Amino acid sequence: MSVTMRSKSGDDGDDSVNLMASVNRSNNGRRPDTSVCWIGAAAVSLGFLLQILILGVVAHNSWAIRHQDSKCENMSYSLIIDRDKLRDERDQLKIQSRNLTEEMELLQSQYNAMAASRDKLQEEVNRLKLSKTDEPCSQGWTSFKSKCYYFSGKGQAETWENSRKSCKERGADLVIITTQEELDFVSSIFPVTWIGLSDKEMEGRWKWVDGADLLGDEFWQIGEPNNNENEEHCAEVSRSAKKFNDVPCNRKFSWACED
Ligand SMILES: [Ca+2]
Ligand SMILES: [Ca+2]
Ligand SMILES: [Ca+2]
Repeated sequence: MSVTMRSKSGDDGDDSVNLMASVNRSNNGRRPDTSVCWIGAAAVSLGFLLQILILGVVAHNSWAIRHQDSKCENMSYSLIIDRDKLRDERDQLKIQSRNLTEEMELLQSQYNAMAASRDKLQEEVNRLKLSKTDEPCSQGWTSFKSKCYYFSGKGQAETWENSRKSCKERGADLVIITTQEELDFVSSIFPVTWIGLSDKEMEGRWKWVDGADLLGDEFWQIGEPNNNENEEHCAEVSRSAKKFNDVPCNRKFSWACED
């Protein structure tokens, strides 16, 4: 009550006294609570720790970002190298593809040229075949089924060997008969004609003048070859029989050559 009176009287008394008085009033006269101080100190410490923690987190994040950037940079560099290698490989493949295409075109061109050459040769072969077929036989020779035959002159007669010799002198040999048409044609010219068939080398083994064995026996007359008196080793055809018969080779008949 006395302090209040001093203030109001304009006294310049000590402010600390007033403060203390005020504190004393707020505490209703009790001493200040120390727990408040502890809470304040704890709050300050906690704030400080939080700041450290935040700084640590920020520093860690910065490091992580830098590390990540470094990794990205390395990966990017590696990808660039891979891309360049792939480009090189692509370019190489393009070159190889172009070379293969050129090679294929060259081969195709060569194939076409060879095919053209083959066709030309085939045409030439066909033309030669045709000209050979159409080629008339030499003078004195008779054409039959695309073959040429020479028949001995009228009244001429020789042994089998001399007849063959005559054919050979003309670049041919005694006729070899392989078809019924040829047999009919050859046997129609003379009453009897020597043909190029004999068993002179081995009895019973009938061979043509080109060395081939006689195949089948349908062209023999009935009962032939009979090798009569063991001296018939050459074959003839007669106009009447139109079949083969074996007779002695020293008989003299007309003859037929085949080229
Ligand atoms: Ca013939
Ligand atoms: Ca005989
Ligand atoms: Ca006979």
